Amino acid sequence: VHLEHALRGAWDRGELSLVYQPVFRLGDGAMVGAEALLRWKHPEQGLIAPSVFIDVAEQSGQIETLGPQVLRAACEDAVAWQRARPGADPLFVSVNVSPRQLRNGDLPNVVAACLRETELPPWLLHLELTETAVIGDEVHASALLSRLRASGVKVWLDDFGTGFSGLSHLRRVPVDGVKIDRSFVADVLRDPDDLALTTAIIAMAHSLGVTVVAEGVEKEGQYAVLRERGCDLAQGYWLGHPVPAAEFLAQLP
Ligand code: G
Ligand code: G
Ligand code: MN
Ligand code: NA
Repeated sequence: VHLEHALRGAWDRGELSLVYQPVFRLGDGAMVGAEALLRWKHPEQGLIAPSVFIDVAEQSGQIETLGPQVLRAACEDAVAWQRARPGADPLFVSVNVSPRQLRNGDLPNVVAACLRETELPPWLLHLELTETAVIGDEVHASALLSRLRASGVKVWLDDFGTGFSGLSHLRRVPVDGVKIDRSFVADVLRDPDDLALTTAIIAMAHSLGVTVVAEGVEKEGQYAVLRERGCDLAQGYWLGHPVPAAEFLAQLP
């Protein structure tokens, strides 16, 4: 109840902000986009982990206002990136969407309004949904994702591989890409099973025309093996840490 109260209005008080982690193409090493990650600096308690406060926002329903605020800010930032590098290949922005935002059927309208008002090209907006958000409600989720994709927005499945039903979902849920969970990436050099699973995910995703991102790349060797196995994109501390929006803009290549 305490955190729930403190979170109310935190965005408007400037306590919440977005950091961006760059995403790279494995083929040529080019930066192609960034994931937006929310941070909360509580005036007394300091930084509170997103795994804690996103949950609070979900349970309390505050995500219904916070989600659109995050989306709007991320789209505005992405428009600024394109303006800062005229002539360069555009960068996508990837925004995490929580299960409750997905269940609320308003998401396509929120997204459409955001794109209209910021003038961000739809294909530069990627929405990251967790497997668990679509499990159990595949009919509703599929219809919603189809609507979103019809508007040009890209849909990604986050934390992919952690749910046992992961692979079979790809047949029923229309997505543009999957993000291999960092628990697999962490062990690709040590554990032959994780390497086999990662390789299988890449092959199967590609056979369905789905792009693959590896998360949590912390070592050059992981990058090399993922590249060799044909993974498309990667992010992780070895490639770049999440940084505040202003810093990300200032450091753009
Ligand atoms: O840096 P990291 O600790 O930011 O993120 C932890 C978790 O919080 C991740 O699973 C991430 O998906 C989630 N998260 C971070 N930012 C957001 C956000 O803006 N919205 C939602 N729904 N989840 C987020
Ligand atoms: O679940 P989601 O993929 O949205 O969460 C992203 C989370 O992963 C964020 O908390 C982010 O800070 C974290 N992260 C990003 N790169 C790395 C990495 O290389 N190693 C680890 N351990 N975490 C990472
Ligand atoms: Mn994510
Ligand atoms: Na993840």
